[in-house]
Amino acid sequence: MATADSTAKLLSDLNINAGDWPPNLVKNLHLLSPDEIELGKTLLEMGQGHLFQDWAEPGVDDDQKKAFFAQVAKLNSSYPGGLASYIRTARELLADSKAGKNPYDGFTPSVPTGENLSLGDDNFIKFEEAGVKEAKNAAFVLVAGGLGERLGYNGIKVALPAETTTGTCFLQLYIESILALQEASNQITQGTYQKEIPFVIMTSDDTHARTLDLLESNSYFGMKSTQVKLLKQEKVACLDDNDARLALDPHNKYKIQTKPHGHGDVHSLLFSSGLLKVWLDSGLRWVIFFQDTNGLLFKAIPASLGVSATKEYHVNSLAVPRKAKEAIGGITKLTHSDGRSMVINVEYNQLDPLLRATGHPDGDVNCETGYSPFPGNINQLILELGPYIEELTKTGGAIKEFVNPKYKDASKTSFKSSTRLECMMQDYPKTLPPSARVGFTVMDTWLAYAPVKNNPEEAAKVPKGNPYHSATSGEMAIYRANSLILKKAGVQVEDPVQQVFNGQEVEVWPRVTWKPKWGMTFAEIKSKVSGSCSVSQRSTMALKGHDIFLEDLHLDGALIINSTDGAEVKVGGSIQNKGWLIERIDYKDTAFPEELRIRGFRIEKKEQLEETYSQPGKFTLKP
Ligand code: UGB
Repeated sequence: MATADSTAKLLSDLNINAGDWPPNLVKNLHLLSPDEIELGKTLLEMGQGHLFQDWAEPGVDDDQKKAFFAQVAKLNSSYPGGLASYIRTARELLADSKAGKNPYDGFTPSVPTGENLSLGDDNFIKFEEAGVKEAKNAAFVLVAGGLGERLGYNGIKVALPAETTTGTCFLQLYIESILALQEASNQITQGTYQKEIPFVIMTSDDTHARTLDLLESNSYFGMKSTQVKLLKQEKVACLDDNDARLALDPHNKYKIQTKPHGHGDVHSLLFSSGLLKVWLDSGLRWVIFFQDTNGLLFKAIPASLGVSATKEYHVNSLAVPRKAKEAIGGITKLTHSDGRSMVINVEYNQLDPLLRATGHPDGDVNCETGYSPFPGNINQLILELGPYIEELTKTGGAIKEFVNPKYKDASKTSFKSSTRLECMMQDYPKTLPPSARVGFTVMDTWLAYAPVKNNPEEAAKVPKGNPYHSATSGEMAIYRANSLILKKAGVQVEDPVQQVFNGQEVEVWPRVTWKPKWGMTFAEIKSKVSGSCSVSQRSTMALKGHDIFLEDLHLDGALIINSTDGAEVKVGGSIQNKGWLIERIDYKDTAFPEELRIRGFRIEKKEQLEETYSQPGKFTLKP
């Protein structure tokens, strides 16, 4: 037990006036290390004395007091500029929010111009070719720290099947796509040295262990484990009031309540990990960011990377035509009254007020095309590594933050529940100099974007004509995209039928799937299809191999081909069987696993032609 004398000596040694410190902290001072005392000082200087108000006498809860400082140390070190900087920024942003200040004050929005691509035309093919060539100079970064509250799925989202015909989960699809790009890109250069494309996954405490487990229990889906790096983001402190007083956990007075800070953390994490420098030194030129559940994403990557390389964009955001009020940000040109301008994502909840405040009384509405004039941000960003490192060296990776408190009443003096600062990865260009080359690439939604974000109930409420963004629509979009690509390549694909699953009306196309290595680009896919081929609507086709060629194939049923590298398989003739049926199930029917219930259907495998070619060689399959 400390004596009053020893505490007094400690205080005088530390140059602390006892009257300035909360008595409960002073009593416990002798428990603390010099570093902990420093952190305590910081907290007090930042007006956080309330945190110690209910601390027990020395001897009671001492372990928890140490745990408190361990948490404070972590919060301090994981935020650029430390906790003091977090609290200062929070005060400024909370004051702006209280004053109703528009973050876009002084800016006028207009529609920017970017590259519009259409699958299969000459431009698209040219960009795809350039993109595949560049791919070996890219690193991929998946932000997967989000809980996916809107979806309400119990597992991690990257473990969900992207489609249930093959059961391939999102993470497997992403890894196999990166590996296919790596192989295609290395083949073009034909050097003896095969470059490996680095893959980073940002996780959080909510997703880290389960992401690692998914990778390890599946041998990293064929990628070398050394090629994959997980970076875990930390949560940030919650705020109780406009003075940015930190909130204590309602169940533990020695713990600061925390919440996620948003996907913008990816920049500071990458910067502090040292990886960017390693990549630059090894000759990489691009960093490609993407989100957790878009099964179409890699169909858009080669061409978009080609656009970045050809146009020398420092920042290239991928976009799709956006329906007004759709929950995706709008890519907007903002011009300030002082002459500055930038091309930036305006988040979906801010676009409408911004437009209304700047002479568009109807706000976020569709124009004569039936779409919002602002392209929809799908949050796939391609950054050029050199300028990216230069910028992060200046900012430390800190991204412009925002705060979104839910006030109790119009006085805006107290919150319904604690709030926190948040940041978004697409806000990265906000600090760039006007000389930065910021562009975007627009592609058709059917080709590039079908995320799984909404639970069945919410999806069923989406206004007619707007996308559902559900597990149902995400899976059907994959079949539709693959069918449309085959159609464009010359296959007669029968028209879809409309069906309703979990209250959502969707187009059901033939269930066509292929491994990424079968075809990463349109030109490659086209080269694997010849003669007169057809696929009926009730068909299923899964091509799981590199060299599978469709020649005069007429499919009316299910066809599954597995082939190892080096096995060249020609498939043709008329294949007919009972096939695989889609059976409707209800999302409330707990007899089925959650992964299936959230789509509202399951696949009943009646009959199929399945062949496996496990040895290299030339083969023909023609029943
Ligand atoms: N994520 C993290 O890694 N960490 C976090 O703290 C939070 C999220 P949501 P939302 O194109 O689809 C984004 O929740 O609100 C990861 C864009 O901001 O799905 O729908 C998470 O795991 C918006 O501009 O984001 O909005 C996931 O992979 C719009 O373009 C990703 O971040 C929209 O996505 C996105 O998280 C879209």
